[in-house]
Amino acid sequence: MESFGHVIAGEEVASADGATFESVDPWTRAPWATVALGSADDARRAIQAARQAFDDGPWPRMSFVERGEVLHRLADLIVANAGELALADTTDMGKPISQTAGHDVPRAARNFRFFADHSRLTPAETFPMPDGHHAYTQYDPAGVVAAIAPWNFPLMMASWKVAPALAWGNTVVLKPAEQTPASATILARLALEAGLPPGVLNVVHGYGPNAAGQALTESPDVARITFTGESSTGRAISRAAAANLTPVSLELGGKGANIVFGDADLDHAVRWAIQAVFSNSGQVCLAGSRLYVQRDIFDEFLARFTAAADALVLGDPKDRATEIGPLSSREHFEKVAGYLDIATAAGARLHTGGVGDGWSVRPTVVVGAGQRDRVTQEEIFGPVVVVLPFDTEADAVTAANDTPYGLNAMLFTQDLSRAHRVARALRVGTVWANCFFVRDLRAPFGGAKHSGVGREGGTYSREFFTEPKAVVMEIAAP
Ligand code: TXE
Repeated sequence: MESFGHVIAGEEVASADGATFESVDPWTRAPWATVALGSADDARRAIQAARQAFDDGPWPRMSFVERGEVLHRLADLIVANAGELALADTTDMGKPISQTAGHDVPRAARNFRFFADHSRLTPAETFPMPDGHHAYTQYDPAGVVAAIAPWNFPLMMASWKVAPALAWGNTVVLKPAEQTPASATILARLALEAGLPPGVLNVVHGYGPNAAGQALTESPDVARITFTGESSTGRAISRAAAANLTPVSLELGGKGANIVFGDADLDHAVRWAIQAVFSNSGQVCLAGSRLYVQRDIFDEFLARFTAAADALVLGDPKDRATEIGPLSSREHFEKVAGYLDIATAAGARLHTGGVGDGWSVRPTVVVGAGQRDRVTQEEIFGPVVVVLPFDTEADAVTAANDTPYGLNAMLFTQDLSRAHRVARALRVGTVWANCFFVRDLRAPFGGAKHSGVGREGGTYSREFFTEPKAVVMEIAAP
């Protein structure tokens, strides 16, 4: 068994009351690590350390260049320790090692490099005023940031929150999801090795409601809360934050529509559609879990898509050849498996797929579902896609917009005007045309409707993690 503690004020520590919990490897279904179980008191200890590092420490007052050097060193250490980090996430949640090592860990390093450089290079505004005054903007660090992370991209999502918060001079308390604690502690260890002053990045482990997570959202000493997870949790966090008027950035659930028009390059569309819904076993907020296919190509597309889904390699996530691992936990497996019953009970059919070995669900293609069925409306967060035919462009847009979510959508067409027209009509935070998951870290990322509040990325992260201040000076005496 490995052991992971909280990291508070530069020390890896146990909980004040000594409590621990176990992290379970969903492939072996056995515990593999003992983790400090944080209470509200531990969360307050971490906030206190972050507050002190913010008020007294050098970090908020260091130059962008100096902070950037530390963050680049941290990125170097993430790369140097990529094997350990990838294995931690793979063991905690069952994501294939090819994805943690090939995508998540490199992207985590890139997040630190990007925000280090972005904060250093982004100019602030000046406003010359014709009446003998001059105004400019100053982006002051906000204070202590609470970063509450999900389990589906543990290190990657943590870095997406921690990197901009640190780059803009804040101090942080990170609470990873209880299913995936390991990589957060490793990240904090590496941050200290990189020269981040003690207390600037703290990690507290534990559960959300009535525990460490909730304590972070209720503290008057927290200046910003950045959260990714379920929409209902987002509501609970918003309510708690309202007591102190703490600004929140919420990236919540999704039910991504993927629209394939009759004129699409079918091989290309199939390749992306497979990746969009089955990578990470569909445990992706951006998953293209509703696949709308124009009626004239429906049968042809479904046949090719099903063949590609059946060809995916299931198995041990630590095996390099595995493309689909188990679901992240027993509870999550039961939730996803339950949706297969919900689908068939409502009259839909599993064209392929179904429950697999252990906590696995095979790539599952649901046909014959209705637009208003639960399987079409609710976030399943598993390798389950609902495939529905449509006739006209207007029908596709109406159906795509017809869920409470609005995180993202994809569309496949060779008609450029249609791509722009449909992109404009979709009520979502991101549209991918003829691709999926491609990101420019300067672009806004977040969701419309019940998929979120606010945007992060580039200057959008600056707006959230700083207190923009207008300074107005008289330059000519009256
Ligand atoms: O999410 P939660 P869970 C969706 C997906 C999944 C479902 C449940 O549909 O099946 O959410 O996952 C912390 N105050 N997504 O239960 O509960 C919690 O400890 C403060 C979508 O894991 O939202 C964890 O660190 N914190 C998704 C984090 O919130 C609280 C990613 C996420 O947990 C809290 C993951 C509280 N009251 C799941 N309650 C996406 N959009 O990417 C919980 N937490």
